[in-house]
Amino acid sequence: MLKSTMQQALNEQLAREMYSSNLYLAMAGYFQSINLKGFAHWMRLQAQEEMGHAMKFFDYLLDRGWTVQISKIDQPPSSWESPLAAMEASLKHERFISQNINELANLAIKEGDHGTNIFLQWFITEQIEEEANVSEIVEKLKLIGDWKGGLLMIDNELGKRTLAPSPKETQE
Ligand code: OFO
Repeated sequence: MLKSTMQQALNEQLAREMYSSNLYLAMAGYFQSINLKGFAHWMRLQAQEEMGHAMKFFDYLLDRGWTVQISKIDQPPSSWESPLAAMEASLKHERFISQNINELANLAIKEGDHGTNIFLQWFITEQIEEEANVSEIVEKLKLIGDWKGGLLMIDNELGKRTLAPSPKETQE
């Protein structure tokens, strides 16, 4: 049995980050299957980033001397009605994750766990960025509507994404 509420809550977040990675890998597969290789590339990198988030929770749990518990990860969907539907699903998911991170921070404050509160600050900043990035793509897709040329332009733009250094790396 897990020792503390915080330990358990962080393990649950570790599982959510792993789900996020799988969800975006599934989206990469969907985009590739409809020949939107730029979107697929963007989602592959997103999946990689999410696994990085999961590993931050993994390492933090170990640093605290807590138990890492890898749980069963839900199966993500494998297709969406349209590129817009997929990106809207991604935005909804990011908002859900932001809510989870905020709840974890509330718990850390309630328990007087300053170490965990500081650890979570990186994720609070990251979530603002993640929501903004996905929201921008959603808005662009809404703007172009059914215009296929616009879709290819966005695809081309997303294909240029490179892995951004994490806020932690830029601080070091
Ligand atoms: Fe998308 O930030 Fe982690 O889950």
